[in-house]
Amino acid sequence: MKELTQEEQLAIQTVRSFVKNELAPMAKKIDEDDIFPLETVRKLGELGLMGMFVPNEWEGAGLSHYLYALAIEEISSASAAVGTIVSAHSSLAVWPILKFGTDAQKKRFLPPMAKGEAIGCFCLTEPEAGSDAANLKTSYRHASDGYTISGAKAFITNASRAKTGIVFATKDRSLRHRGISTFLLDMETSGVLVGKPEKKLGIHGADSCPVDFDEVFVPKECLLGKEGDGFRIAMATLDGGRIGIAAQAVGIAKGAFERAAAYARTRTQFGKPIIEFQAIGWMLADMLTKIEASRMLVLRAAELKDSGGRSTLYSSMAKLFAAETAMETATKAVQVLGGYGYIKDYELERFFRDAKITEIYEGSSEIQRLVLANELKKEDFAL
Ligand code: COS
Repeated sequence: MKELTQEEQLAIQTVRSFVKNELAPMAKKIDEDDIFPLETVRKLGELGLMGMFVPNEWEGAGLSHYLYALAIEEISSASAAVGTIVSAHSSLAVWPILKFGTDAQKKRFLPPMAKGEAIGCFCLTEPEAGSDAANLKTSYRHASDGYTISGAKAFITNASRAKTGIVFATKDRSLRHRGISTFLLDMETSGVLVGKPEKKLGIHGADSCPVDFDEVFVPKECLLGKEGDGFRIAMATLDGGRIGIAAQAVGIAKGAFERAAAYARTRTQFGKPIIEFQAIGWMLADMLTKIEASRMLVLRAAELKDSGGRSTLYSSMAKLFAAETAMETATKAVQVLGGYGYIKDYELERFFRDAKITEIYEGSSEIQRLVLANELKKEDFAL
């Protein structure tokens, strides 16, 4: 890990104390209630944690992606659901505006998002366009002074509370990815219909909703980037999003590991703490090693992002390895606790349920392997 500046140390201390004193005590309730934790998100906004890498100019905290990754890990080690909310908002909605927006778009959209007053969502996935993201049906056509969008999106994180949507639509499906454009949408515009949040296995409280667009008007100044650039914007955005999810996975793994290790030190069977048994001690040793390796990949990807370079390779390696580590760690952590791991009082079953999504969203583990294999095909490939 690189040495943090004084400002960065202060920032991460703020995150840690918020997580310890406010988030951790509420995490179980957020899971049980399965309701978007609006007050918590407001508090995160007040602390500057909804605009971590947004420059001060746009009222953000002006921190690095490196710090952002550490913060998402901390948050997710207590509540993966809140980790999802912050990551989807920051990486998938704030970042593309920062990267591809005009000054006028940044001025209008970024300050309320950085303060957590306007929550962001990323409207890419559709019932028939999941892994095959270029297969969008949601379409747009030119209208007087703008565009109209029609179609249906699925599994949109934060949609029930979002004010700003990053919406992807095609003008001609036969053009595949070259027909796609990106729009900045005020989610309160007439014709936007957000459906009921899905009932999910985990990350309760982080809403995933269907969203329908019925002839929704978007003014011409809300086109993000150029027409036809939408798919590249989506992919570049997901390169960053995958760092956020990888950091979330490290946090989930860490949360599960710490609980399992603490239990193994104190739980006595056959006259000694179970950590003394090689089966348990080695299981914990493997978990620890993989968590630390995951964190290194995440931070390497974040450093690349900070340097302005393309992080595709490291983003996908980090997402793939950290997600599989989170699932494996949570599964083994439940095993360490045995029957207690299986009941809700001990929290590990929540980490087990929450871990699974990291292998699925923002590109499944299969898609990460596909991305990596595609990178390897390039003749100029070098590590
Ligand atoms: N950054 C910038 N541009 C990228 C890029 C990236 N990381 N990855 C691909 N592109 C560009 C390519 O260079 C290509 O550009 P040209 O038109 O100039 O040639 C274009 O995008 C199409 O790339 P490709 O041919 O690889 O696209 P595919 O349709 O084969 O899709 C995958 C590739 C499968 C990797 C992509 O669809 C994907 O990531 N799917 C998963 C989507 C996802 O994560 N969904 C979750 C949504 S949020 S829960």
